[in-house]
Amino acid sequence: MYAQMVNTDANRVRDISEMSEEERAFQERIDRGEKIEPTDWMPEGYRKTLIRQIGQHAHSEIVGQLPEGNWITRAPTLERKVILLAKVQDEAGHGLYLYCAAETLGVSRDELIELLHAGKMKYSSIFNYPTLTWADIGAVGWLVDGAAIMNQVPLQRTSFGPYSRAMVRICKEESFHQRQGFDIMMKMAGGTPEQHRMAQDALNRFWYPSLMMFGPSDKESVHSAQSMSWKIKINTNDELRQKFVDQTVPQAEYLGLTVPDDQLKWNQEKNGYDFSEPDWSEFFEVLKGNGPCNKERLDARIKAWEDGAWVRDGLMAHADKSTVARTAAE
Ligand code: FAQ
Repeated sequence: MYAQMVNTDANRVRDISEMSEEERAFQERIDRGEKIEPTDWMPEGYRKTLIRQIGQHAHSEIVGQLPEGNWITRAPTLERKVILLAKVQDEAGHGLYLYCAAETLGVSRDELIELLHAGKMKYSSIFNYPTLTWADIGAVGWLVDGAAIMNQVPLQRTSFGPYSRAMVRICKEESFHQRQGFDIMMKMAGGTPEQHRMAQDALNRFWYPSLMMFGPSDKESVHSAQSMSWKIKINTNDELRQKFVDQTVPQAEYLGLTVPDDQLKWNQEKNGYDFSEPDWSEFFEVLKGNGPCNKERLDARIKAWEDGAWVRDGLMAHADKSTVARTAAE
């Protein structure tokens, strides 16, 4: 229904007996924990799945600059402004490493951006929610970067070399991002009653969208089984969501804030929290383009791309001239 590029049937996990000799040898390399490099042979499905996942991940980092960028001019102090600027710049860097990793698979950054702008490639659902107050910037760092790290730390062990190496650096920076968000939340939650109320309101609005970042429940996840057998993904969506809840609830308690879930309860037996699922119909609506900010986000990206055309054209013209001059000199 909502899957793109790789259809469900083609994505069925095949038994080793159904594989060609090349595919079997490839799967054995994955099972031994070897990294796959761009010039190695790989099944077409592996390549396509990686382009989809890395491409979506890159788009998320780039589109993800918008909700926080919205607050750079309104940060409450010079120090907060400088920190936020650095954080938003880091996200741009993450997008660039990831586009480079995708390009090693034979797709260009321009092609990926074209697909994004045509609505044919996704970015994370979370960035279709608005940042209404300064406390939201705290909640984004604490919860959104917190969820991103939960997902990305295991991806450092993903089977594709360039993706796994990009993740190592990205995770280091995300961990700083998460702490700066928590630091904002500490100030707000421990501030005046009005600031505390803003912090609680930000948690109320960002809690369920953050849980959605991990993707649909395992029974609805189209790609998990195949991606896990190729070690493109290391954990299921539900495993990571559970770990995120278990890590985040004590942090909310420390802040003196209440997680907006009546069903939230420690379960001794499973050694984790029981919690309410997000509203999955809302998630699928956001994926279809009907979230609160989908149109605004895509319009902003398309405008930035069009406004930057002269810079790209200038750089290409300079590169062409340099090549001609070098060739003439040789
Ligand atoms: N939003 O079968 P699955 C960040 C789609 S980085 C939108 O479970 P899969 C840093 C999925 O693509 C955040 N779409 O899919 C930051 C598929 O549709 P398709 C991004 C989603 O790939 C912080 C369909 O649903 N992180 O935040 C979402 O096995 C602050 C079926 O789902 C990554 O991309 C969603 N939340 O698992 C930046 C990490 N969930 O493609 C700025 C790498 C699912 O067939 C500020 N990615 N879908 O049309 C992954 O780990 C995986 O791709 C998942 C989804 C876990 C996201």
